[in-house]
Amino acid sequence: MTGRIIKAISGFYDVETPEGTLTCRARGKFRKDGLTPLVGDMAQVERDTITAILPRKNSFLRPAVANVDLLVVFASDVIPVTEPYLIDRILAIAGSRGAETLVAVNKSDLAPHSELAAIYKRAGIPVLCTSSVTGEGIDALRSAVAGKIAVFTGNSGVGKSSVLNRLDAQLCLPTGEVSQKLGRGRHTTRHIEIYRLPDGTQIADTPGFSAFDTDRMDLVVQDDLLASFPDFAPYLGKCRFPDCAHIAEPDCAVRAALDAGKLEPTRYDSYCRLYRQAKSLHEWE
Ligand SMILES: Nc1nc2c(ncn2[C@@H]2O[C@H](COP(=O)(O)OP(=O)(O)OP(=O)(O)O)[C@@H](O)[C@H]2O)c(=O)[nH]1
Ligand SMILES: [Mg+2]
Ligand SMILES: [Zn+2]
Repeated sequence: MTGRIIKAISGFYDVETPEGTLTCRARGKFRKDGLTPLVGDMAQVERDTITAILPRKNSFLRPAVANVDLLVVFASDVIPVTEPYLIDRILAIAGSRGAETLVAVNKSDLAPHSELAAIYKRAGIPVLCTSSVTGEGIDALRSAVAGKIAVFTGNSGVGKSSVLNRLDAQLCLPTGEVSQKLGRGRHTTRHIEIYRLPDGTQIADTPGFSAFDTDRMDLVVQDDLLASFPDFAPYLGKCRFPDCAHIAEPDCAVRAALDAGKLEPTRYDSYCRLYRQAKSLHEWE
C-alpha cells in the first residue's frame, strides 16, 4: 500500500492509507542509507513497516517536511516579534526548493498597522494580515491554501496553531501563552503533523523556531538567492560589473536603489547575510 506520512514522533510514523491510518516503523535499511522518512512523504508500507519512500518534489531540514506546495511563514509585530531576517531566510530556502511562499503577519488585532506586512507588500511578496482572535485574513488564507499541501512555519508563539484552529474549529490544537518576560513563545507544538481541512486541504503544523535555530537551518545555494528577491529584479543587469554581487562593488544599481530609498533596508541586509553564507558554503564545497 502507498500513503502519505502525516505525523512523525520519535521513530513512529502515521501513514494515511486507503485502509485507514497506520502507525509504522521505518525499515532498518533507511538508517543505514541515511534516509529519514519525512512528514509529507509518500511511503510504501507493508504491514507496520515503511519499506520505501517515493521520489520527493522537495524537502526541508527545518521544519523536516517533504512535498510542500506552499510554505506559509508566520510572523508577528508584537511579542514574539519576528526578525525580518528569519522571514527572508525561510523565503529564500523555500524559493530554492520550488515551494510557493506566503507571509502571514498574525496578531493584527494587537498591531493594526503592520510594518512587517508593509515591507513585504512593497517587496512584491505575497503577504496577508491575520488574526486568530478577530478572524481577519482567515478567509483569504483559506483560499490561499485551498487544495494544497501547506506548511505553517515561523517563530514560536506567533500563532500558527491558533490560526489552524481558526481554520477548522474541530482541530482543538494546543496553544500556549507567550512569555511576557522573555518576549518569546514557549514551544507548545512539539511534533510535525498534517491536518486535513473539511475541503481536503492538507496543512502541517510544526514546532516554532527559537532565536538560536537559524544556525541549524537549511542553506541556500548562491545561484538561487536572487530568485527570492523579486524586489531586486528591476535593477539587475544595470550594475557596472556584469558579475556584480551587489555587496561592495562600485556603481552597483542595487545599492543605488537602496540609497534612493527604493529598496527595504531589511531586505538588503538579509540578502547580504544570505549571500555571505551561501558564498562560504560554496568555498567550503
Ligand atoms: N492577540 C492575539 N493573540 C494570538 C493570536 N494568535 C495567537 N495568539 C496567542 O499567541 C499565543 C501563542 O499562540 P500559538 O498558536 O500557541 O503559537 P504557535 O506559533 O503555534 O507557537 P509554537 O507551537 O510554540 O510554535 C497564544 O497565547 C495565543 O492565544 C492573534 O491573532 N491575536
Ligand atoms: Mg503551535
Ligand atoms: Zn550590483
